Amino acid sequence: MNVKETKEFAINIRKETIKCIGHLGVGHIGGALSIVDVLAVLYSGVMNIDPADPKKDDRDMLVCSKGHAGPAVYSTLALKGYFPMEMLNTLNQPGTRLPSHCDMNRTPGIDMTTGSLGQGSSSAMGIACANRLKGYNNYTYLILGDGEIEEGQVWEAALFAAAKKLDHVIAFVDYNKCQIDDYVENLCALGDVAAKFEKFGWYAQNVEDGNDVEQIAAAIEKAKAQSGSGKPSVIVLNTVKGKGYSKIEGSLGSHNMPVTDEMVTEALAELDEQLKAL
Ligand SMILES: Cc1ncc(C[n+]2csc(CCOP(=O)(O)OP(=O)(O)O)c2C)c(N)n1
Ligand SMILES: [Mg+2]
Repeated sequence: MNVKETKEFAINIRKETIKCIGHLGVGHIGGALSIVDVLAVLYSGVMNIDPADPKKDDRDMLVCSKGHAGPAVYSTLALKGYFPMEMLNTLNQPGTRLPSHCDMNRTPGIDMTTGSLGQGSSSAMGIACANRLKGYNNYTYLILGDGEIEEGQVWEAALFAAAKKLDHVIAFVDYNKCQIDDYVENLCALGDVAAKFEKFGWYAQNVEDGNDVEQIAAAIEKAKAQSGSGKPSVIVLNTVKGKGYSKIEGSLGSHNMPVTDEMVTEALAELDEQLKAL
């Protein structure tokens, strides 16, 4: 992985995410921006994919279980050439192929429909089982929110994954400390997330800065080295909600907020400064 290019890619994903949500006027900007760096790493050569053949049968697959982060995934896919950049301006408009939440039947490059929190975890395990039955050696990547993992279904899927030795599953927890209307700690404290997955039979890692592409890439490499151990992998990413646009970073209000033209201009200027500083 070329670090500078991946950082550049992440900033460009952020720019497109903010532009398309701004074009619509409102959206889940905080949780979209917090997963941009993991998306940048996955789509910078980690995943075996072909934008010209989005349904390639033995591709690596991504389930963005926190489906409300769709705009970040769409921006990534557009920049990779899955569909024209102009399509981003149709986000959540009538007839769009880019609904606010991920939909595999509408968007090229989206591998699973998500939005009902928790369900993507079970879908990912089903995908991993199916791929193994087909004899493929591909990976299933899963992105979960920290609030999302309070859904019991996530732990049912975690139990199943370990029991079935799904060691080609690599899950990420976007630990941005915030959920819809309060901090995770206040609503239902999670404790040591990695230790909990470990007790469920997973190989677990903590990434201190979950918005650092190098730390993320190193953790994925270690997770991949576990393939064959029988253990699924989880990587807990300590992230910042709204990362990249200082006005909203770490704020609960960024969950689903109005994004004005002025905000877009301000955010893009800030991101351009970040690009220059690379
Ligand atoms: C089953 C279900 N319950 C409630 C919601 C509404 N909802 C959407 S996002 C969200 C908060 C999720 O928090 P977290 O997973 O931390 O998301 P992030 O911080 O990454 O945006 C909730 C409750 C939903 N989409 N699905
Ligand atoms: Mg969260």
